[in-house]
Amino acid sequence: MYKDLSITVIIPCLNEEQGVEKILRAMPGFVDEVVVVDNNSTDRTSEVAASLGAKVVREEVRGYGRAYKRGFASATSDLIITLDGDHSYPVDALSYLVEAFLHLEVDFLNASRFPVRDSRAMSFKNKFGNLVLSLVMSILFFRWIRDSQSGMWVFRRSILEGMKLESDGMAFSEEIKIEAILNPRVRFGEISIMYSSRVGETKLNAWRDGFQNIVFLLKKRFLR
Ligand SMILES: Nc1nc2c(ncn2[C@@H]2O[C@H](COP(=O)(O)OP(=O)(O)O)[C@@H](O)[C@H]2O)c(=O)[nH]1
Ligand SMILES: [Mg+2]
Repeated sequence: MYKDLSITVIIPCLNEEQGVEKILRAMPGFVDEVVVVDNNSTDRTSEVAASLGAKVVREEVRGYGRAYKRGFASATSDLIITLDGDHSYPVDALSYLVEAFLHLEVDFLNASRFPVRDSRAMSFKNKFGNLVLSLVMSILFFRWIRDSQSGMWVFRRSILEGMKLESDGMAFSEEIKIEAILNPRVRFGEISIMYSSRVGETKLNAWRDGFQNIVFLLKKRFLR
């Protein structure tokens, strides 16, 4: 509980045995529930997560969006906080994020990785790709967004009811933000966090995922 709000942290994992261990060991005590979604990993992600007290749910079909939809279905708290299983997002900033969420009086808070302060955390190619994706989204949806691809969000679980979340892949990250922005009853905010290098192998396929995310944005804007 944090100031009368119960909190679920959701972590999607595809072979993140190292990252998830570091995250779970650093999880603050006010978090009520940690859901690790094991996306058909072939390493010890599930065993490690369960041994450190997380609720492990399995999603057999691979995909970042699939994993999140499975995780949302098993969350029970007032607030949901998300982060990758790779220890690149700051687990020590959860209280800062919830404070900002309350202070800004929002329903969905996006944690922007920009400006990136640790030069090893993101390649130039990924910075450029992220910038293009965020600019395209900002223009298409008339709302400035600094980091459309951030995987760290804080939101009220109740807003999920009004959301149409269709993407099963990496485009899920922009889709949930678009759904938040488009809903007049959902107040949207964004603040910066520290982003650092991941542990373990990246699961991102930069060109393929970047291209699919652009196509997704155009479809979401013009074909809905
Ligand atoms: N790309 C991808 N990530 C997945 C999948 N299932 C779960 N994940 C997790 O989603 C997070 C995002 O992937 P990551 O490689 O960190 O991408 P990046 O943060 O954009 O570089 C990681 O915690 C992955 O383990 C999947 O099918 N594809
Ligand atoms: Mg990551």
